[in-house]
Amino acid sequence: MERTFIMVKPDGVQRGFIGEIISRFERKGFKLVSGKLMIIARDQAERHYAEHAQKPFFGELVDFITSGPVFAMIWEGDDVISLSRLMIGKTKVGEALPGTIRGDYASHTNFNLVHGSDSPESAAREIANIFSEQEIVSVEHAVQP
Ligand code: IDP
Repeated sequence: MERTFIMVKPDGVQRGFIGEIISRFERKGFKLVSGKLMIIARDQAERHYAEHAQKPFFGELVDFITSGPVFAMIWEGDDVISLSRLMIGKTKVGEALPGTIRGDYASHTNFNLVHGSDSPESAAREIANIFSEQEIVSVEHAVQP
């Protein structure tokens, strides 16, 4: 059983995609174990995107992700990390296939609606950067999908 960090980015929140994105993950059969609307602090954003610190677009990326509310979530399930990356679609909009969240709704790479962790190490780091242990609500559901 894995956990992953999924975040509806400011463009996704402003365009009204929180519900659609949650719905896709629910219908896939994953379990929501935490979620909150928040404005990410600059130091959290810099830690979140630390792997891009040397890239020319780093400043722009941090500015954007801190520019407005995001909806941060933790989802749980078998292979949730790789399966959620498939559901989200490729980073570059020109490569994101129809049927994926980005393929269906994003038309600019900088505004690609949603983030999903790309490995177990990233997921653990990204979750710890945004959530405390007390915020994670993981109980057995009486009804399984
Ligand atoms: P991912 O979000 O699919 O994991 P990453 O390579 O980790 O993709 O890039 C993080 C985010 O940085 C992307 O989602 C996108 O919003 C932004 N980004 C990626 N490449 C560029 C670029 O060339 N210019 C501006 N922003 C970019």
